[in-house]
Amino acid sequence: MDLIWKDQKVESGASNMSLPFEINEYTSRQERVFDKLPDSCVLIIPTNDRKNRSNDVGYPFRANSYMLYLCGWEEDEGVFVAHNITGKWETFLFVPPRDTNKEIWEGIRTGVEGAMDWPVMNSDDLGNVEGKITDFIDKTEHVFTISGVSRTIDGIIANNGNVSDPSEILDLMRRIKSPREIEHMKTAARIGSEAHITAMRNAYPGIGEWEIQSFVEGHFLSEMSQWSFPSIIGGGDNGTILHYKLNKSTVSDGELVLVDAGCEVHGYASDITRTWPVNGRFTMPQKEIYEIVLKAELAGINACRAGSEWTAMHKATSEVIAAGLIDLGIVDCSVEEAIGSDFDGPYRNYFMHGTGHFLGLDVHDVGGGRQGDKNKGPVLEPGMVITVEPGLYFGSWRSDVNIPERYSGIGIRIEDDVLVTEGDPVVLSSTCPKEIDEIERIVGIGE
Ligand SMILES: [Mn+2]
Repeated sequence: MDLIWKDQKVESGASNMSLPFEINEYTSRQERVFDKLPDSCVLIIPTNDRKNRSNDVGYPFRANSYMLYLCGWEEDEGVFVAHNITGKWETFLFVPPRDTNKEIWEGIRTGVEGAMDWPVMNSDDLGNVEGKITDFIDKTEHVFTISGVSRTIDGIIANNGNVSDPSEILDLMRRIKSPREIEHMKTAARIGSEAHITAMRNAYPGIGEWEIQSFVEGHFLSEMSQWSFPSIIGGGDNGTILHYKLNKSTVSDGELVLVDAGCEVHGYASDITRTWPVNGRFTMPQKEIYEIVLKAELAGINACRAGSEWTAMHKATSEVIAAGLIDLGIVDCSVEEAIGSDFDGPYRNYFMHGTGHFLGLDVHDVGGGRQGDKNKGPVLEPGMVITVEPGLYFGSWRSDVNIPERYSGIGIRIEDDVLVTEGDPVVLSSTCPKEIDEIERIVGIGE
């Protein structure tokens, strides 16, 4: 593929954005997509629509991950378009034009001229997008777009019978991270780890889940980051609710708190879970469960190796969890029977989710199934980043399964972000403590 890029981009002077990757990283991503697309086609990648929160106030805007991946455009309106009508690929970024009246209220825009600093050959007024796209579609045989992202784009292509989804091509690319992407993910994991440590240090018996949340998310903000998903802060029984996010209870002396939180750096997520006693001392029953989960987590991480089947990590964690449940007398059968033929044996009463997921521009990133899913999933390759997050949950509120009194109200999950390499797995979130003695040393000691 032979693309010609302007040596000299127009200085916009207006933009306060800087791209998190070199221009040629974006353009080589674009070229790799183009290589997989047929002759005579147009590719349309819109960013997300804005959503209203109340009256004229919007939810904080977050650009579409495919837009970030191919073009790095973070502003709240824009469409990336490419076509090969002339036999060569040509790329466009349609953006809102400069507009003083709007800029007085909402801030300086990059504008059409400024958009030439982005990795595209042409920029144009967003007002022209419908006419231009219609023209490109008329001159080509295939349309590729991600539908359901932009109402405007969905409307423009609604009557076109030949629309395909490019996400299959993009998702396979996105699941292998480049060195620079890994750097951003390391930064996100570092900030995430620090946030968990800040919460641990500042905890005390009786603390509110919302206060722990404020320590975690306050740290994200102090690093110019933000959460990559709503933080889960579950004290005691609330830790047994997998996606608990009310965060409105206090955590009593003697209780654990499960903190599942991560942040974003240039759109790249971290996703870390730690579970610890708010008074700084594990009880014996808590320790018994914690040690099983930790051992399972380490076994899961160790299984994150190039060439391993997708299910290898879930198998590794499930075997440790099942054996632990049998040792504690919670499940009474062989490890094999406890796991079952399809990870559906009685151990699943207490470990009811998969072991992890891809991580990247989406916190549950694209590119394959989740561990524990029925489908076979991809074989692991260097450059993939995966979460490993086994857990055990003994909700005292559960009446459908046997909850031993000794462990009632205990919910524990431990989650790290792991890079698959040619050699040993690399834990990106390794600075976040998880050994029992490390945690007991840090909880409650203050700043
Ligand atoms: Mn996760």
